[in-house]
Amino acid sequence: MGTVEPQIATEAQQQTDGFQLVIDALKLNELDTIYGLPGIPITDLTRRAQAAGLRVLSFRHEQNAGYAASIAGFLTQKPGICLTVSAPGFLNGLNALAHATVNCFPMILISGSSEREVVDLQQGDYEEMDQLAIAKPVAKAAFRVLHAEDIGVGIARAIRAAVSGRPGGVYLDLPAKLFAQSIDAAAGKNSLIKVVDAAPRQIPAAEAVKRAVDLLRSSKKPLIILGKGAAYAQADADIRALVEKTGIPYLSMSMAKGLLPDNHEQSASAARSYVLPEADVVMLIGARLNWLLSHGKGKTWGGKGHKDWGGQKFVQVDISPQEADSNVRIDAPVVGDIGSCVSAFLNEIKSGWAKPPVEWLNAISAKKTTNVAKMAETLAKTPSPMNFHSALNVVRDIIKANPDAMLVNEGANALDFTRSIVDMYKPRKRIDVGTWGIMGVGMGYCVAAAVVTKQQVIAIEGDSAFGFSGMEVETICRYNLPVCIVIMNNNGVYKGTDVNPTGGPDVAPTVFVKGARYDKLMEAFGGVGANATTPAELRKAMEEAVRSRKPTLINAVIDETAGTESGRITSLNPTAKKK
Ligand code: ADP
Ligand code: TZD
Ligand code: MG
Repeated sequence: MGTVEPQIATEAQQQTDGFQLVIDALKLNELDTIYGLPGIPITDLTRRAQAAGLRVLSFRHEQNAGYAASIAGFLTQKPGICLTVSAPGFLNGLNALAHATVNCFPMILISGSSEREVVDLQQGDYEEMDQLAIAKPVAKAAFRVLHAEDIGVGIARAIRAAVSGRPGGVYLDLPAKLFAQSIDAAAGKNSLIKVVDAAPRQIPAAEAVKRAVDLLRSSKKPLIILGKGAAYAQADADIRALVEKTGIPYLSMSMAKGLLPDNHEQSASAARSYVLPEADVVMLIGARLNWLLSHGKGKTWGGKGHKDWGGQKFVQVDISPQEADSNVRIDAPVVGDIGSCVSAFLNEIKSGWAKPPVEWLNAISAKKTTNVAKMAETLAKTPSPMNFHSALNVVRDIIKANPDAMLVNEGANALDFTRSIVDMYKPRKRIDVGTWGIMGVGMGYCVAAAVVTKQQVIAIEGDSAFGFSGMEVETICRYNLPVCIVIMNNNGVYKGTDVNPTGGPDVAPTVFVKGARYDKLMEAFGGVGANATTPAELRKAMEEAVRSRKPTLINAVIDETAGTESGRITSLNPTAKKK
């Protein structure tokens, strides 16, 4: 999109107002989509933004608009914009703002707020709340604009804070009075800022690059781990070149799947539990050593107790200089943006590079062969009712046939099995529960994925997970988005078989209505619903959805005994910890 000039008032009307300046500032910075929910004091902002040519997508709950904005940020490297009303709308959006910050996604939550004078004296205004103070702890930065002539600066600061360095969620507080403020149109136009170089490259120090490459050269069993920071960086070709030129086996974190195709011969995913404890030097690229990597220690890494370190040495490539040593010693931190770091590595190995010892590569390859064969056997089974494997075997084929489709995924078993069974072939196609393992991102992600990429979206949803954002199927129908939702319906959270030990009238806390027909929800709004009890029915319904690009919801009936408690993270469950 080219530069859009701010709207210039007519001669008769040489004034502009806060509403217009917010719109002009967003347009000037090529922020052309708003995910939000109207109401006092921002209803007219949504109307006027639409009239000014912005895409304004209205949701049924601000949390879903917020998640949409956060993932739009991940996919585009531009801050996703979420717009809400004051207090309750703001709080509904806040969860997504925190999620954006925790996941390092650039997002700006813009909320209308009530009058400062009344809020600060706590006199009980309509939807009164000190929103700025409440947003601060969960935002990367938070700003309030009180004067129309400061709107340009406010939005520029919000953009820079969201996308520079480690990206995150930014809160921008716009009190109701601001929108109605009139100022001279020429002065208003002049006050706007088109942000130059919002996310400046951060070139790594030459000695840091050399230290890292020397450590990798000394390794007999090197391993690369690609995280969602690497996916975000959009340095796809260089990352692939680095992996292929070094010949180092790699693992992809969940949202980095597809950065290199999952069927790449250097992918060690099918031998994950072998390579983590065995590797001697591990290079993390845009991945934190948090719980998702067992904090870099314990049995997963070859340590004996859960606090023991397995003896690996680490290289960590990250834009945040504070990330290194967060969990274990990082022997070679490389601070910079991933694009610049990876190209510096490529330059450093130009002078010569020996591929890893064949013993290491052969051992990984042998493990992979055994594990892939085991998995193929499980996937080939067709139990009745379906289990996660037999249903996901279909999804695996559909994604393989449609590698450009976006895959949205949440749930527990529905998440873990999909991640391990469904291969991804292209970068930034898989978006999921992220760093917090959060339920509720599903439908917001579907809307943003469809709007941003224009590709078919396929959502694989646990029945519990879907419930957090299910009402947005109306939004999906309203905007007629090419979204195919598959509910892995096992009648509850983890499984549907728990019973109330008291024999009382309430069912167990993890159990839902048996045999629910989620497909009917989609039909209520004019979308296509289907019920699938066999892999063949599921395949037919998914193929039809992809062919027609109509909003579709498939209720996939899964054996209610098939799941396990907490999916793959049973070990984090306090009961399991006690044992
Ligand atoms: P995963 O969950 O996939 O393991 P994380 O969210 O834990 O990934 O880690 C992502 C890391 O990537 C963060 O530490 C963040 O600072 C870093 N990061 C994000 N964008 C960039 C970038 N452009 N360049 C370098 N590092 C980045
Ligand atoms: N609330 C929020 C916001 N996030 C969470 N992660 C949870 C609650 C706890 N939780 C999980 O961690 S997974 C899950 C919950 C409620 C749902 C699992 O049930 P499901 O998936 O139907 O989505 P499976 O396939 O039945 O395991
Ligand atoms: Mg379930």
